[in-house]
Amino acid sequence: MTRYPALSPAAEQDILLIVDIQNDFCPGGALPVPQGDAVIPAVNRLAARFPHVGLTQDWHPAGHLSFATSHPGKKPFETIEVSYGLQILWPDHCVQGSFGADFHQGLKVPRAEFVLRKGYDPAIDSYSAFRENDRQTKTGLSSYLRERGFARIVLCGLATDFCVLYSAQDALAEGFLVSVVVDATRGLDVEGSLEKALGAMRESGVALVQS
Ligand code: VGL
Ligand code: ZN
Repeated sequence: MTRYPALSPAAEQDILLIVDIQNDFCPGGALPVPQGDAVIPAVNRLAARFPHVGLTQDWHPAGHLSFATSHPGKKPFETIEVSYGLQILWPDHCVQGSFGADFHQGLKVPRAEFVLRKGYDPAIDSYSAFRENDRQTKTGLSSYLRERGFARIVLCGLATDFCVLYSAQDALAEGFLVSVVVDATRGLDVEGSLEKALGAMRESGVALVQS
């Protein structure tokens, strides 16, 4: 496995953002990330080290536009054209209030200060915790984090090549320093998307580190 520099000690202006560690993204779930649950021990240890921690939760209404079942004749992992461009279609996942949308029971983050839910607009997907897939609609998270005075966002969780990638790039665009703890992430790897994501993050100025 590739080695990355060690994560620097957590400072008061750092926040750990734990992305989408939900049952549907873990083995046995509707959209399992291979070894998705393997990140949980590392994420729990990270959460204990940080003064401030937040969680994100993928949170779709039934019949969401990103679900293949919402498009007769289409299958999961096919791409379609929607109003805001290309959209990969997924199996139904993280439906609001379902077991699949719950955080994995192994996740132990008692000090989490907020849960940012995303993907609730029936007609817009949202990989990023900051901006929906139309690339226009803001979730409000950057204003919130800025108002609280954070300078660096440290990301971990699922999936490296979708929600972690989009969140990292948007956090940079919003002017935050961004680190991704690679050993505390796993990817879906749809047609080589994992390596591409790591390369894109490195190039855009995300610090890839290990816990
Ligand atoms: C995600 C695909 C669809 C993720 C969420 O959390 O990376 N990926 N919805
Ligand atoms: Zn989703």
